[in-house]
Amino acid sequence: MKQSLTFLSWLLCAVLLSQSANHDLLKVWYTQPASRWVEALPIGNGRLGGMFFGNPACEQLQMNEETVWAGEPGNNLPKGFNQVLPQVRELIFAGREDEAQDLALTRFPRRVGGDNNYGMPYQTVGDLWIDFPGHEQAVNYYRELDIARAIGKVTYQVGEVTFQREYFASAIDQVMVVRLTASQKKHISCTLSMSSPHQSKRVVVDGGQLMLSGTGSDFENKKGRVAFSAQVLPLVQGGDLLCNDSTITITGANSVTLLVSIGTNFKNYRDISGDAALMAANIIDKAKAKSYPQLQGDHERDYRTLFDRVQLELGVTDAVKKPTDQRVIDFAKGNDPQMAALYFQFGRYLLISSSRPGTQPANLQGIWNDLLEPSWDSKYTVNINTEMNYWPAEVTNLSELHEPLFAMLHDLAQTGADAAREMYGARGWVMHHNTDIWRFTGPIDGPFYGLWPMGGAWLTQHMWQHYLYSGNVSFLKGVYPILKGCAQFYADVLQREPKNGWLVVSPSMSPENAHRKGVSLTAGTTMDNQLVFDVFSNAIVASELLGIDPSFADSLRVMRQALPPMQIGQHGQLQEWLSDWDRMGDHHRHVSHLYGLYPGNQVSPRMQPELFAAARNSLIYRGDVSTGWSMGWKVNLWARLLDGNHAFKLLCDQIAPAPLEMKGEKGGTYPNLFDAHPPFQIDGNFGCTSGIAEMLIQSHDGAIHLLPALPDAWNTGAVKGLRARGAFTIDMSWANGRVTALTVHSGIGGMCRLRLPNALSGQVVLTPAADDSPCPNPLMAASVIKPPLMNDQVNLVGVTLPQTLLFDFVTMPGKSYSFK
Ligand code: FUC
Repeated sequence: MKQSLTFLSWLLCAVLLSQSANHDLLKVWYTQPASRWVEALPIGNGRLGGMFFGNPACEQLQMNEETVWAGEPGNNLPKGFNQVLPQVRELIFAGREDEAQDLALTRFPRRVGGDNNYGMPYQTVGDLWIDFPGHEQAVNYYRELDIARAIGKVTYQVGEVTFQREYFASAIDQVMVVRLTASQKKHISCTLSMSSPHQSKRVVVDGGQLMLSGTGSDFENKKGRVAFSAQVLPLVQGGDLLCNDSTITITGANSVTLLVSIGTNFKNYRDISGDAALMAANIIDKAKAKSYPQLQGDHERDYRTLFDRVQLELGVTDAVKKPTDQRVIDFAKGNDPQMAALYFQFGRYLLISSSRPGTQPANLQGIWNDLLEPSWDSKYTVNINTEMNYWPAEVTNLSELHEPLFAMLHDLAQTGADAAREMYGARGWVMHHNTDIWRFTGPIDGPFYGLWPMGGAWLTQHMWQHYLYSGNVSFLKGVYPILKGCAQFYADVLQREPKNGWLVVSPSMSPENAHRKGVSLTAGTTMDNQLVFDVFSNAIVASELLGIDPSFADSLRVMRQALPPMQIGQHGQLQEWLSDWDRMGDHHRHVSHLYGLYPGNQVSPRMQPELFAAARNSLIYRGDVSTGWSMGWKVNLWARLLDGNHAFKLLCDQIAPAPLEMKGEKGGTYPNLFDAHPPFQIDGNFGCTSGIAEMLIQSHDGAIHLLPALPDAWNTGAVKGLRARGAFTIDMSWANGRVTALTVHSGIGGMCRLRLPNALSGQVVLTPAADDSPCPNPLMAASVIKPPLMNDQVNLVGVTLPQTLLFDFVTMPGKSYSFK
């Protein structure tokens, strides 16, 4: 009986994974063209982004190049902030936070004015238009984005002829490609044109190419100096090509391949001495030497080396027969588990398409933006949003896509050294809650939002996590100066608060939340304490591992002891602030004090059960429905709270039609699967992708925990290729909530500790371990922090944890271990 069950579960696993290899399940598809931008479908190669609408009579490809931003090099440090800083701190410690905030406001106002700036907007390049006369009467229309291949497609019929378009953005050849074919020869007739909302735009036809050039906008105190050149080369088979001043008309062709190349003069955040037109032309020259099948084949192979690393199968129902927009409408009604797998993989698609080694990191809209002044300038908001973009990078096996974020941190450690020195008189480096392509590090939007000197503290966690997932000591060595500089800043600025003598960051805030009407400014918020704890701990462990800076590490150890403990407040909640100011009815979108639960690892159900219960209370009173990214965060948080059904509930709130209003605090999903803040903000996509992974595997709390938060809706499934800290890769299948087959691939060897719902046996012996035995692998150990401070009035109701078993085994580098 047992044997046949095992065989059945293997069979199930094989069937499930072969189903997920079935590409049709990884298509986003529609039966109508896009009628607005959030229905168009994204292609991208990390640097270039395109949104295709698929209109039969008039195709629109909205184009982005990641370095087209307004402005020019330069930082935005407010003048004279250091003069008011001592008084701001005094006022805060005297409980006069409103006056402190007003005083800081005199140095940088809510709205930018004078000779400063609050960061530059990321900008669209413009649009490529392809007019097809006579195609207004198209029938049998179909539009898709195949995220398993990163290729878009549109087909329709006009009369007897079937027309097809294909679209992709190649990272190998650095071009976007549009391919037009028809079922009968000599039937492709169209006119190409380009447009752009940039004032400086110029469209010409030269040498058989359509060219759009322009310059990024002037903005605030900066002159627009990013020059761009978008060039379109039509390669026509059969038919005629007629070049006019600013359009190209093709008649009677058998097929047309359009190579779209965009260059800019941007070299790095301080250097814009490149030649935009030459760059675009060189790229086209190389790409045109390849045939269409070569371009497409090379693109697909390259893309799949990343995408194919993870397969996820959560079950397939008839719902997959519906177009994607309908599935978004129906998801919360249930019975479409594959939609969650599609949404998960779509997040991976977006990361692969918007963040490649050598490119800029994904911004608030990844790489896709059709405006000159998008919401929040589509900058890098680093009090949650940029971090969330990279949450899926390690766990979903796209580790190298983290690189652009690390490269940005190398820049920020330089521009942030000026901010540390000029604003705070400190060593090291600091940034506040935003940056842009010019790597500004000063505060923006007035002190209520902007006086949060913790952006670097959070972003550097990504470097540390990259180390934990890879065990790559030479990477750690390379980034150590950045981790050290970040720790040095806090070592210099921490202040002793008067009540308990704890060391705290002041001034600061719990991002964007008011502790009393109109006032966010304060000192020693829970998130700040958690972040400084991690910054110090990372620098300490790195110095030990690398054998450098022992006395600096000692000084950090002493200061770490003096950081405030987490506190449990009057409502049984994890306190958001140093004082017990939390309000039960506070549904603020930021849940900053829960950083220690996720993405941090300072709230373990086993080591700090009181904190765990308190964090849960905090999340309950914060509520579920909020902006897209807030719901994405909460999926991860409920997964960390080991409550799969609640995490799934948040997914249902998020995979639901986005409101029509383009601004607001109720998120959802647009027809093209983009996350709605609203408006479109890509972080919510990435947050849900990491959240789904976090429901299936966790590795922050002293073990690789398999199926830690499996919802009832995904009772049976299979996943291949998720990553765990300690450089492990996990393939597993499960049925009825129990792991039925497991393979652990070990990258660097070392002890592996598994926590799972049921026992397994296999080629090596799993040794049972006790729940309280120390974690045998330092890369997956939880932080051991000071015990929480309890409010005497609080009667905490404990949380019952699901039954799990704990096993250890030894692994060798490069070896795989299977169990069932
Ligand atoms: C933070 C959030 C907002 C928005 C913005 C880009 O300021 O509070 O909701 O996501 O970033």
